[in-house]
Order: sequence, then structure tokens, then C-alpha cells
Amino acid sequence: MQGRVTMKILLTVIGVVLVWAGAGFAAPPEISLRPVIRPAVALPSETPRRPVMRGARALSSGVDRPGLDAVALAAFRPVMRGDLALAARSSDRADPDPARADAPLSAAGFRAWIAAFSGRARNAGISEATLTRAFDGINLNQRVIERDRNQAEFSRTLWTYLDSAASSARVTNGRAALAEWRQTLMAIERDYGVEAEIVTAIWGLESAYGSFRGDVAIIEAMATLAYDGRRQAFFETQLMAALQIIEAGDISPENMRGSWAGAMGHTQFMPTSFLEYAVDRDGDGRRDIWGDNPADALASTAQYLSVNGWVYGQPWGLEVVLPDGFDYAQSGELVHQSASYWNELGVRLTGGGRVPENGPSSILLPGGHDGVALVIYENFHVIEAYNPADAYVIGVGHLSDRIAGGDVFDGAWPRGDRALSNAERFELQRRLTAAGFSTQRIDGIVGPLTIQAVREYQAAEGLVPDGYASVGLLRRLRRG
Ligand SMILES: [Ca+2]
Repeated sequence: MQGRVTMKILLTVIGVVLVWAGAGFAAPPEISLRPVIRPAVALPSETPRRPVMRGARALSSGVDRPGLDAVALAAFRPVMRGDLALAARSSDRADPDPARADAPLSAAGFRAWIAAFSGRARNAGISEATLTRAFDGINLNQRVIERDRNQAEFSRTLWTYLDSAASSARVTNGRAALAEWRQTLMAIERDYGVEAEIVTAIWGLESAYGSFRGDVAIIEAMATLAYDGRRQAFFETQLMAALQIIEAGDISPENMRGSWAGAMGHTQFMPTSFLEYAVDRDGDGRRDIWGDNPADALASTAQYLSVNGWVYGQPWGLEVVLPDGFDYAQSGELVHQSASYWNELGVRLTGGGRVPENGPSSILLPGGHDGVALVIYENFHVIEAYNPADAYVIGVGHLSDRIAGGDVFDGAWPRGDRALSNAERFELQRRLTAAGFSTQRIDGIVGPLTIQAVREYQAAEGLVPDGYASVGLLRRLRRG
């Protein structure tokens, strides 16, 4: 648990830190929404850029956000699955190689870098044939660099994220996708012990059920970003993993395509995740997460969750109603209690039922005490292994519930509140720490310890100690 909390402290964004990737990378207009922590990878909207999923299945596309269809928006997705998280950490915490980062990039420099890297790849067991195929004709990709460097950062609230993540269109398309692939998904559920709706929801958030698998050449993008040097070690590792995948014969270099930051296929695996979790479900001898048939990708996603501890039959979380006089010091991910403990306090499901026993659980208040209250179970943290942003986990969980026929949240969100900007999150941490409520680190990431510091500050100020890091709270801190 300590490791998990540490992970959260390092990586999580609560209330949703969304790095909104700047528009203009993709030539065609692209509506994409996805809370991102760098590196940004486009999350597809529910409107496929292509009218249909190639070959496999037509999506009933539908924009439920009028006015956006012609607007290039780029991505919305809490990116940060484990390996991306490492990239974020190395980018935000470790010093980039200043010589490399500031040096002008050139085609000649790129070729020289490829030559040097090829030596390291040979030493790692990559064959000459694979290196030749992989690096033949690739170029320094300026668009990838621009995309990486010009990530305008916008912060979005959780509820704004959920509006798209579990929009009616994404729910409808998810039910259609599940119906179409039911046999495959049910067999995967049986073999891996991960519910079909959960796998479908991840598919829906990662690529809009296969509609946005990405068409950037992965070898070129990874080599470009490694050469660029801002996160050299991370992208070198991804590039090496990509070469290993080609070496293994799973995909040709030409067909190894994905998002500019390296996420590939139906469920947007990074190359290192592929090596760790990808499986050949359809038995053709190749682990193909890129092609029209999603079976390998869906099974790989189930494998990912299964290996990380998914408990079959356990909810990720459930909406609850807190009793009058609830002690908000009991909320937050640092408190773990049994369902009977919550039931004794008077916590109830929104329909009035008792909180079901599913092992240790926590009460989460992502929008403060006026917003939706959730009881979360161990499976919540398993989804975090895929991507630790709370927004993503709640998005996956809620979308899966909706696909399964569940209802929208009963509670309200504080829709009048805007999200804290990146600078404001740093400021909040600085001011809390200066006021004697240490956030342990000043990293702009509102994780469990920052939330705990908020809660202690609120308690000291006579406020409801719900841990909600709002603009109003920051204003109060500014007033001293
Ligand atoms: Ca296969």
C-alpha cells in the first residue's frame, strides 16, 4: 500500500490535471478529449475521424457536443499508465540533458544518433535485419517534436472529463461494441477473470473502440523523441522495446503505428507494456494489437489488469450517500475500512442499500463534500496500474457501469468550479506547506498527501475537511 500511495503522490492528479495537447498536429481535424499528463497522447472523442472502423465494424458515430465537430481539439485522456508515468516523472523531476535539449536538431545529427543507438541495439540482441528494416527511410519527425514541446496545458475538472468519457455516444457505442464482440469478450472474461464491460470501457477510452488507433510511425516517433533528448532514457527504452517487437515478428515496422508519444493499437499500449502483457488471442502466432480484429488487444488489456490483481466480481467503486454529520476526516485514499465500518457510520448506496463487502475500501470525494461520493475498492487501484489519474479510473469505471446498463451518477458536481491551473497547483502546495500543512513535495500534482494537507488546513480553519483542492481554497490561502 505504501508503494501505491507513493505512486499516487508522484503521479496522480486529482481533480484532474489535464495537459491539453495543442491542436494542429494531425492534419485532419480531430476531436479528441483525454486528460493527459505528459506526454500527451490523443484520446479519441466519440466521433471517429474515419467514418467507420476499418473493416471490422461501423460505429454509430455521434457527437454529443455540438459545435465541436469541426474543431481540432486534440486529446483528452488522463494518460499516465505506468510507463508514461515514468516518462512524466523523468521529464518533470530529473534534469533533462541540457546539452542535448538545447542543441539544434538536424537530420545529420539524427542519423548519427541512429547509428550510435543501433550499436546499443545490436548489443541488446536486435538483429541487423531488423535494424535495417526499422530504420530504413525514417526521418527526424518535426511534428512529433512540436507536439511534444508545445503541449499547452489546460486543466479540466473531473466532471468535464466525465462528460466525454462516459458521454451518451460513448456509452451507446460501447454497448454496440460489446454486442458485436460479445463472444470474444466473454471468452476473455472467462479466461482472464476481467469483466467484459471493463475491457470494453478501456477500449472505449483508449481508441473509441478501435476508431483512433493512431497512424504515427512508432519507430520514427520514438527515435525522434529519444534523439530530442528531453526524455531520452524513457524513449530509448520504448524504442528498444519496439525493435524487440519487430524482431519477434509481431508486426512490421510499416504497420507499427500509434499515437505520437508511443501508445499503440486498440488499447494504446506503450511498447514496454506490449512486451510485458500482450498476448496472441486469435492464435495466428502474432500479438497484433494494431489490426482490425481487436481480440489480441482486448485480451492483452485483460491480461494487464489480471496480472495487476484484478478481482473478478468486485466493483471498482460505487456511488454512496454520506450521512449527516459524517466525519470527513474518514474520507480519502489514506483511510481503508471494511464495508461494515461504513455501514455502521450510516453510509449507504444511492439507492439506500448497504455498502457491499469487497475488502478494504475508501471514501472518495473527487468534487468535495458537495459532489459525488464514492466508495472505492481494490479494483480501483488495479485500474490505476493502467493509468493512475483518478479521472481515468473513474472514467473507465463509470463508463463500464453505464455500458452494463447502470445509471448516471446521482450526486451533483460543483460545476461552477473551474480546475486549478498547473501554476496554481504548485502555488497551493507552496502555500499549504508554508502554512504548516506540508504536502511533502511541491510538484504540482495533487495526490493523497496534498489532499491530506488540504484536509488538515480545512479542519484548522473550521471548514469541512473534505480535501477538495479548489480555487476557493487557494484564494483563502492567499488571504492568509
Ligand atoms: Ca494474434
